[in-house]
Amino acid sequence: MRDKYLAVVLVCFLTLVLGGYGQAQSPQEVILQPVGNQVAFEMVEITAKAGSQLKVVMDNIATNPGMRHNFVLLNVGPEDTATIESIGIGAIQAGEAKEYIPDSKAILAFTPMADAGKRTEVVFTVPPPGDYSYICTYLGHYIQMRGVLHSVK
Ligand SMILES: [Cu+2]
Repeated sequence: MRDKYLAVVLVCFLTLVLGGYGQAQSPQEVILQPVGNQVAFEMVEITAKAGSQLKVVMDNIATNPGMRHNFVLLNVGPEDTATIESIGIGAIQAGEAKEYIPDSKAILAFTPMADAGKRTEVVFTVPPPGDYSYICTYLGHYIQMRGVLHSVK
């Protein structure tokens, strides 16, 4: 009887420990969608803990095949419009062959381009506390598709 009791306690203990361990390991997930077929992110602000693992899913719910989107995180805040523009223009020059990702140290993380109706994702370590712009780099979308990742302690 006592053994059975101990076994139950042990199972409960392991469930708690392993359950907690599993949670600590799995990254926080953010699902980013466009506003229908518009050139706009539905979510323009994300808050995450600095140093944690964050998964961003680009869930392109658009039905218009011309509406392709990605998520590109930059190491500059929203006030640095010059860098945002240079990435947006560089992406057009990089073109399809480079999936609209220019070579730049300003890019911290990005998802592959998601066609209409498709999902792509990226997992990355949230940078040190601060505000980081994210944009879509498909043909000129950076002008309207912008958001801010708030990294907090
Ligand atoms: Cu886009």
